[in-house]
Amino acid sequence: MNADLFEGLPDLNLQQVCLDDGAFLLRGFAKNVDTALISAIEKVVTQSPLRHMITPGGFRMSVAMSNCGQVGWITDRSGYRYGVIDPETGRPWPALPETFIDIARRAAMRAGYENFLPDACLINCYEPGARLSLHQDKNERDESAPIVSVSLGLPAGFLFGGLSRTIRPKRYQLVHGDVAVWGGPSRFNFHGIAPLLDGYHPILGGKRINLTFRKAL
Ligand code: MD3
Ligand code: FE
Repeated sequence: MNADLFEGLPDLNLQQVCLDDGAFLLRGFAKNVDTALISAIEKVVTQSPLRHMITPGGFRMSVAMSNCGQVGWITDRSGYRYGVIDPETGRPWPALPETFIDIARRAAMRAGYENFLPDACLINCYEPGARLSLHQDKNERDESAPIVSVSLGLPAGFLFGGLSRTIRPKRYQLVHGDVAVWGGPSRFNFHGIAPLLDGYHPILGGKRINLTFRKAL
């Protein structure tokens, strides 16, 4: 008996975990398209390279980022926002690859969001020690749209809190191929990523890449 036997029956493989009202973790949902996603990421970052942005407070982010889509998320000394131009290249962000739109739509559908059409994708690249402190995602205009995240490469400790910073976050491990959908009441929950631990992933080596699909406009 071999796990590959079930490739045509993803429903029997899928472990869906409800994390909170409107928040679902679809374990392994992106596994069968991992290499296609990674090829598309490589192509995007040749056009808009990964870079360490500066927070409004003047700190260099430990996570390297890029974007694709109609707009991209940026931070610098003047604040957090979405913009149509990549400030590093002076050109528009690369278009969203079809494979990105497809996985985001299918994951959202599975979580009960029938019409999710992302217009932006933030690409986060973690190396050992990189972290994302507890925050809310509040720069997107359409508050009714969910955010879909795809984890690739090394595992990470994900911290999922509540609507107030004072609620102690629950900790989950996100591994290669995991997809999560954050919508409804949990859309504005505080969340973060613990410092990435050293490790080796057969495809991505010593890195973790996270894609977050958003409807920003
Ligand atoms: C819960 N990224 O880019 S993805 C981010 O793994 C971000 O790089 C993390 O937080 C990462 O903003 C976590 C999981 C995630 C994304 C958005 C959320 C969880 C969320 C929005 C609301 C609630
Ligand atoms: Fe976030």
